[in-house]
Amino acid sequence: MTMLSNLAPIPELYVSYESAQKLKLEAGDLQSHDLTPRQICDLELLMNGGFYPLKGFLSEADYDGVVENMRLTDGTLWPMPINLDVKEEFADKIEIGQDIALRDQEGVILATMTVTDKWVPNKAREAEMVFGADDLAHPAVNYLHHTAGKVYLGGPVTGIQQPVHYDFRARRDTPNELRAYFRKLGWRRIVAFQTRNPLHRAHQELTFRAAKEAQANLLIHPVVGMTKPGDVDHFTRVRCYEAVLDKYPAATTTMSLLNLAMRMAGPREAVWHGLIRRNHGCTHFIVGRDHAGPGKNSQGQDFYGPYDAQELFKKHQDEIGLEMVDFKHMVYVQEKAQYYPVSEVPEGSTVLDISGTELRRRLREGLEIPEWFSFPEVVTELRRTSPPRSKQGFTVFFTGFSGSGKSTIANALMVKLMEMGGRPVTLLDGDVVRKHLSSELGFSKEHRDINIKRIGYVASEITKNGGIAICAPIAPYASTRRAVREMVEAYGAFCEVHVATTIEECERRDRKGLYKLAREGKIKEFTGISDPYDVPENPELRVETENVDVDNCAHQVLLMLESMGLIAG
Ligand code: PPS
Repeated sequence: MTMLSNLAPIPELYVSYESAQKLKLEAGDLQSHDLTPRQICDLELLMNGGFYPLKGFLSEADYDGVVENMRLTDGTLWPMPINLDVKEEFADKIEIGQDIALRDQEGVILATMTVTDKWVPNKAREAEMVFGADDLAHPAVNYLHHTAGKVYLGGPVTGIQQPVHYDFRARRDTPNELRAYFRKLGWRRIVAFQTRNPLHRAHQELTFRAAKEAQANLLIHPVVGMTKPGDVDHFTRVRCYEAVLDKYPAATTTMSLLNLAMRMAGPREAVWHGLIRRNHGCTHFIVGRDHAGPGKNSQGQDFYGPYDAQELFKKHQDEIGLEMVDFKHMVYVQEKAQYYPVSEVPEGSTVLDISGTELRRRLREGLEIPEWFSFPEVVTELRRTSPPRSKQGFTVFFTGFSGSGKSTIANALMVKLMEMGGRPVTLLDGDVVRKHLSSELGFSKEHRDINIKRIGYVASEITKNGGIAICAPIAPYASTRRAVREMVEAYGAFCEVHVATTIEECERRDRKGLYKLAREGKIKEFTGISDPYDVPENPELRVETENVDVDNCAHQVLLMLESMGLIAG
């Protein structure tokens, strides 16, 4: 591979506008593959030169080389498999040599690919070699086994158009756009900072210090494609980055968004990030402790050593074509009211630091985040998206037999929460849902599951938007309740309340006369009589209703919500 100067344009895979128009028309006859969100990220960087020297999705031989020893068959360093994974049914329709159309999720054609290779990869080997272990606790290994298709297709790509982005358009640059920008400003030495987290004062200090040390200008180059599950969303992060950008001396620093799908592959990922930044015209790259770390493995240990990434990068630095700049862990020294690298702290001084976990706790509980730690504009942005728990949405999910008292307690709870005010409250009572959302459904296992998942979806949307959802279906199956919990917990708290009235008591009460009909066989599949009910094993709360009045039951729920930090005490 020829090494390109950081000022020269880098080869792209796009064809001219006229050829693209022609290809679009012709592609109507081709088999189409609908790209996954991750493949769209990969394709964008393939087409715009971010993944130079790759010319398409890896062939089988290149894939083997990359997996085994981080090299393409021609010997070029490339640490990450970039594959077009597809379902078997699609692969079965494709012959070697055939052109296929690659489309985004709206059906817009972005590229064509000539399929030169088709194979079933050994995913366990890929996991071991690339990510260090075949362990599902690693997000990319989990993706490999549970999301990626079974068959890989390889072959050169012809670029037709960039994926469409509607957000932060002015902040997105191709490698050639960044190279042109650096040329225009006369920037010869550029140090890139990779990030998937909001920046605070320590980051601003360390990046600026790195740029000074390298006598370079600084590129803040955050990933906005796919990062680690659970990260702060990129919309919030970009607003935070924009606030921090103003804190650097004028004309020293710029920011550009990178539509990369990270794999969290630690050392290999650091090398990959370096190659991508070289392609974007940078000359230096900051690599930190535990760069692109995936967190703990299923044994509770780190996947990689803290400095593995720096070591691997150093080893291949010449080939990558970028100089590594050590990330210095910066801490605040109280007496000096200044940040210092941890190794240069004056003896006997008081060091202040706030970990990521502690920051999340403070945000969750609405506690102070000091000015020495972050910029007020950043804290305001983070508080807007992560309000304290007492201002977030949540779901209370009652479950129990018909006639157990779920609806009555749920109604009392709703009224009490409305009396408190602050958040909108919606009651998704069993009867109401069956009338408005599930009127076509019966009581088979399949139909009950559909019914409960609909309730879960609505509750998760309410929770996401800051409201309170109170659900009161029978929900007899533990696995379905678990699925609903997962849906809701993606956005806020889930409080399961088992209304533990016994079946004997429900039958004795028989408010609607349904138990009598069920006993007579006039209602089939009746929960507790002729259909199962999985008693919740670990609900947040279990309420007994015999000899306890409704007001008291609802109050118990309120106390539980208070102890979960969801309502102010
Ligand atoms: S489920 O299992 O969660 O989908 O049930 P749900 O939507 O809560 O509906 C339960 C109400 O439907 C009436 N009903 C039955 N319940 C259980 N089994 C059978 N076969 C059945 N047929 C009708 C019953 O009135 C339930 O109301 P509640 O409010 O629970 O008493």
